[in-house]
Amino acid sequence: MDSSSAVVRWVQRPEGSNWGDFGPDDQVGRMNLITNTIRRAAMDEVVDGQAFALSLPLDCPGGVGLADSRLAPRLFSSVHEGHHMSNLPLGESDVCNDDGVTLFTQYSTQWDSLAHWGRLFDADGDGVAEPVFYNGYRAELQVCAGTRSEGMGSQSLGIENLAVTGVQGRGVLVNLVEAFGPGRTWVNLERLKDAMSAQNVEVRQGDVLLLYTGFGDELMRMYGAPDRIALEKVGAVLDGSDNSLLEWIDQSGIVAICSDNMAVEGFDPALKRSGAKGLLPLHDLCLFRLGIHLGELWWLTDLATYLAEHRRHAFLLTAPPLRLPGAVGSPVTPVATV
Ligand code: UVW
Repeated sequence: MDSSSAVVRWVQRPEGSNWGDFGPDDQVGRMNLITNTIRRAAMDEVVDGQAFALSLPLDCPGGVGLADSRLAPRLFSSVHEGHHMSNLPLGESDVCNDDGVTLFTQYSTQWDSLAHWGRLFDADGDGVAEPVFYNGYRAELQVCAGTRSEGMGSQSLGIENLAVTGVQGRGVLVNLVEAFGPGRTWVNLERLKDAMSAQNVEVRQGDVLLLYTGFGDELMRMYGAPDRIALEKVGAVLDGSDNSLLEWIDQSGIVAICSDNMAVEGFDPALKRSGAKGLLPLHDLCLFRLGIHLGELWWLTDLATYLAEHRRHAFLLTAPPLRLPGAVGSPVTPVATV
């Protein structure tokens, strides 16, 4: 088996997956559902023309951040002929700054690519489970294959695939703070539906679902010194153990789920406690089985406030990630136009 597109990567697909439905070599999953017609209809949601930037400052949370493996961005001056380009005089009268950055792609406001989460599954039917990702892309051959070191990105399913779609369509926001308050609430389907009907939220095929949980507010209050233990008690999280919620996500036709919290769903921050469906059942459903992208740590407070005041829930969302070949996640500055 090699990585060329003529090769069949799998002979059996996971239960409840849509592998192959968007083509044998598809790498963007449900994003395919945003057709020109759907994108054009999303523009009809623009009433006032006001734009909201949905990104945290990318050095938030700050300090140690939310995971030991994800470090804060580090900016530095680039060097020109041995001189740091920091207010560097050039020619007779010019002065120039130029810089570089070391950026962990999932430290702050981000998209997860479909290369972020896979699992052991016997896709080739030989009776042995192998590490595999959305649409049967295999870890050892096509996803971050080889020894990952500097300069090596994922050969397939990288975030650049999402970038070239433009990521523009109809966004709908459910205000979970209005529904459940700012504390940690595990939201199953019944709770989500209660919140949606109280707020008249109607979800259509092709929508991006945004969940405002209040986690981002606390993160901004702690900007620079996040208290991980305290944050575990803050903000609603989806309950990935609820099968009916997973079924609804599948049936709804949504193309992505984004929230102002860490992982959209609740999980053990030490990544040790695993339920019957793995560590992160919603990641498994969305990233692995259905190709539904996840956006995390988005800044939703200003948008949620506007929408609550105007009793609205839909808007035009434009949120392309960086076109960074092979990256498994990306910072993003999403824009909601209302
Ligand atoms: C984890 O790595 C826990 O997932 P995410 O970045 O999607 O929150």
